[in-house]
Amino acid sequence: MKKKAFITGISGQDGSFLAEQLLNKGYEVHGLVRNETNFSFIQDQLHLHIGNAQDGNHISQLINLIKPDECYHLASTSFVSYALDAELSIVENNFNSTYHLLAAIKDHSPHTKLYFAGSSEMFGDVANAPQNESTSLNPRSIYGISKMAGAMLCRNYRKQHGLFICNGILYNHESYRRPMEFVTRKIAHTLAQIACGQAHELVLGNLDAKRDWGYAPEYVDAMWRMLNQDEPDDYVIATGQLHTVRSVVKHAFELVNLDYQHYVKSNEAYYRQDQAIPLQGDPSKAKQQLGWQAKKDIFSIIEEMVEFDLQRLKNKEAV
Ligand code: G4F
Repeated sequence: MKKKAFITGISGQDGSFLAEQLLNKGYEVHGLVRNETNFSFIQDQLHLHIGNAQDGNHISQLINLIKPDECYHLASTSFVSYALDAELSIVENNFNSTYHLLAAIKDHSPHTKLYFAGSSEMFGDVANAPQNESTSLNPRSIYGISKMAGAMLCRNYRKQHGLFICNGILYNHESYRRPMEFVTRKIAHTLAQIACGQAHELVLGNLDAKRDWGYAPEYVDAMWRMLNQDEPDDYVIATGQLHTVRSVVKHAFELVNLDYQHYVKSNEAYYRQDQAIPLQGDPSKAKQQLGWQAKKDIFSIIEEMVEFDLQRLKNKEAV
């Protein structure tokens, strides 16, 4: 019999790559979507359910109906902002949906293995780099706080109710499916516009900010590996390598034979309070226990993204 998976956030970057990988492995793939979207060429092979992850009754009905072998909780508001006072809805979205899924699994389908999408933003203001699974959580964004609360709830359900739940502590992971508000896609898309004569500058924030960037399809493979271990656990998923925004921009512009210094401006309006000590992951545990290791570096990733956006603009396709 086919294994069944249920993915919240299936239309997002990670959800769509994961759905493709699970279909290739022979799974029956169910997904929660907010409305009738046309997000993927594999859509007709999926079982899509329209609804809101915050609707506890609906989540409970779906889990009872599907009784999935594996559930990947990827739906969340994921843009990082440090405006702590303005975004209570992020905590509500990210925490409530996790609670509803956990309660539904406990009540209706305790054999279901759950993956929770944690984030390096849970580490927040760190005292040391690199960070691993034992590093204290000290989030400083509403997003990080909401993810920490979800991760803690998951750990408690794992311990108290014996459920199979894994927290993935994922660092930045990118691809041509990244939404425009994230820096790598902003770079790739605006560069493609510049190369096609549709824009003449790229305005960014802090060019010297450093990130540990990996490749989204590899990171969703790590999610699947976590749920296919004998025991549930938490894992840092990262490359372990830091690069600046500037080095990524420079590389991207060189791909189309342009000097980034002629086109890129830095505007304080886009600045964030970046960490004194950077978020840099130590993926040793994932390597040892999951046999997982990041392969594609940020320079190859940005090449793929620029090629994609150039092609898209040439074909006049929508984002
Ligand atoms: O692409 P970003 O907006 O990603 P950020 O904030 O690191 O968050 C992503 O990764 C986290 C995991 O570590 C996830 F939890 C989260 O959901 C998301 O996936 O910004 C990357 C870096 C930052 O240092 C930012 O300050 O780029 C810097 N940056 C410089 N100029 C910019 C810009 N970021 C954006 N979005 N736009 C700019 O113009």
